[in-house]
Amino acid sequence: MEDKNAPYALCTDSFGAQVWQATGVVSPSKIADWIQGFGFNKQANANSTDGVFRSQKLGKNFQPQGETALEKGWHYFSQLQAESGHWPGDYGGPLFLLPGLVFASHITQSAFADAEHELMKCYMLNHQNEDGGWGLHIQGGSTMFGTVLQYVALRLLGESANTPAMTKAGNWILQNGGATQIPSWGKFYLSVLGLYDWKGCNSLFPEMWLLPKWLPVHPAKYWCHTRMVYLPMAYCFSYKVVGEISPLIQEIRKEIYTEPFEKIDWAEARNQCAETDLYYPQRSLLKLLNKALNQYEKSPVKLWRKKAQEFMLEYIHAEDEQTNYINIGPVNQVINSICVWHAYGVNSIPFRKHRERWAEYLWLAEDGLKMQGYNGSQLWDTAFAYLALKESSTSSKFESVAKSALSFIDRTQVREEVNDHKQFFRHDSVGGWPFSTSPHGWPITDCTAEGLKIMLSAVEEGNYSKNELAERLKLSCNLLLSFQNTDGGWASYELTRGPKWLEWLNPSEVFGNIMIDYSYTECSSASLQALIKFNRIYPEYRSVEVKQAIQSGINYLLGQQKADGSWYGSWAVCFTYGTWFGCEGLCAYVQTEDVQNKEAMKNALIRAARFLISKQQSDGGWGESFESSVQKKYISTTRSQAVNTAWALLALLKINEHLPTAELQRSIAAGISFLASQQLPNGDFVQEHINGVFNHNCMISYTNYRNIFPLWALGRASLQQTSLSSKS
Ligand code: LAN
Repeated sequence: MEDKNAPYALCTDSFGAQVWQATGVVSPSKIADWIQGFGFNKQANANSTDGVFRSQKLGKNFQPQGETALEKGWHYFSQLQAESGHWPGDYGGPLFLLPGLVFASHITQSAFADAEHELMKCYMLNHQNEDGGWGLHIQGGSTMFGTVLQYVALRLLGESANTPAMTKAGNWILQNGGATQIPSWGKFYLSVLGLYDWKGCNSLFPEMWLLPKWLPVHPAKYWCHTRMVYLPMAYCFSYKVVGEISPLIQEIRKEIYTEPFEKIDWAEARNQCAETDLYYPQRSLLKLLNKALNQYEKSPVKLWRKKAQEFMLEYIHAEDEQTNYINIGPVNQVINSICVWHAYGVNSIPFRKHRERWAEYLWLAEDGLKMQGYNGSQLWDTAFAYLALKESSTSSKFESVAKSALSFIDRTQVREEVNDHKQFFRHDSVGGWPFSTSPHGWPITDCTAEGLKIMLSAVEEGNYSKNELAERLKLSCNLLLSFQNTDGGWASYELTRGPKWLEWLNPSEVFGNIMIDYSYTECSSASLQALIKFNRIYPEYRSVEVKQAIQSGINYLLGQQKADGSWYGSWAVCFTYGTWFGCEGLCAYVQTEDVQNKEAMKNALIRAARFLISKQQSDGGWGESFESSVQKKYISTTRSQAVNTAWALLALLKINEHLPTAELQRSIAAGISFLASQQLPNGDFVQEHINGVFNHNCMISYTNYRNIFPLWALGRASLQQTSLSSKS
């Protein structure tokens, strides 16, 4: 690490694990001054620039190099690559994650170092909105969920209730009806802390795990993230787990409610949820079910309860072991930790293994120490960076960068089937690629697809022989085929297992589309692109099935296109992202020999181009607000955004390869010059708005996107010899 005086430094290993380690050069009392020296200012931009990591990695003597915007950009970005070959980066954004971890550490009396507590406080205080509250994510308007969670976490970390910031926060809570108005996940956390009564939570019905598996409501049918979050929640609910009711907890009880704690009508509070938070209100079916289950909860059948508890603990343990205690995501990492502490104690090996993984979810940036949405986005960022570098006229100058990235991608494939995966409702894994690291191991359709595409190109380029990889890549092909839904599309981690009406049971209030794993444009496009490539290189393997899968995948994609020519993107903001995937999928297919519906394809691409051109702004770029994802309609930002511009350009450049027109080329040229204008003198790009999303309503930061996608668009343009107006 170049900066020897930094109090924290990022350490990575060959799997891609990322841990910020203390170097001990600054005392905890000075640590806040140090981080404030980075000058984060939420009013200017709620998105930090990953300034701590980047400044450390580049070092003080970094000198930009390169003739063109493309070269300069790659020279800069290549310096950020870790020794393992992956690109580390800030994956923060949601504001309900760090409080969860603070709560787990408080309940289990497993404190972080003082300096870390200070840095966490900085983060939370930095993201307070002007009105005193906090959003669901860093750019969101204030919500009860965000505000109560930060308020309580800050109090537990020693912040007094009387500072101006805390007084303002307390007022926000009381003026909006008090903490009984917090949505259901908040009610859960507060109950475990002893700041709310379990009687004020709707039943999490632990016995649902004992239901016959063929029932559509069996949790095995749910989206895996929902399944894995409601599992430990139901465990805690079944035991009514509560941490120590300390004097501090008793004080906080007095601060967050509009009436004395003892007087609260808990049955009434169950279904309260602040207007500011409500994205998916409880449907009638859920209300009905809640009534029945709350009734049952008054005297649950003892034997069933015991059996359910045994099964839940066994399942939690299986998920812990299968993921090497990383867990599928940040929420079940926290709640599983609490369960394991409850079941086995603070000194048990399982609890200690959890505790060790907490650090991998933390990230330090100039806004403070945050909890990330995953244990990182290692594979995902690296796959895109690799593809972007390969598709540029400058790739030969960065061969060692590409080689190192390729070796990371190669190493990250899942090589062995997960133990007991069928017993615990998991789809096959072997042959797949995860989003972060191989020890995490949950494979995802589109991560698998990107991994497979890259390994296939590596075969084409002679980095590996066809035989050498045949077995592994055939496994990926098998996996992708097994992931295809009957609607022709691909979901995220598993097949769509349950009916659409299960969504009526979504109890979260703040997230949309969480109950089942739906087919997605992005996942489908990526999967079929990978199968097309696979079929070209290994035409002898399962050719009939592969071709059928491609054809039905294409029909799914065509069906997802909206009347205006766009595709909605579910995992990044928003229509520019979705439309890029739509176009990329169709164009990959157009190149094959089997195109059946040429006219339909051509029309779809023309409509997509027309849509994108209609959204181009006068500055030459494209800009979409995160409200596009929330409201499901295109909402522009006043100034264009480099990342949205890059997605639009990638789509238009692809279309231009097949259906070139003067209008397209004019639009592309304007977009490219906008992109080049967004580059900083050192080769980096400006940090703009938040660009990732999940479940429509919660945003998440993909900090490396600001480099990867602009460089990819510039690279694609460089190969098409569109004149680059950006000579520096
Ligand atoms: C992710 C991150 C990656 C993302 C892509 C691979 C980009 C996408 O194409 C498919 C869906 C996926 C895997 C995805 C799903 C939802 C996740 C796991 C996340 C956005 C990261 C965090 C989020 C998770 C659900 C956060 C915890 C919140 C809950 C509602 C459980």
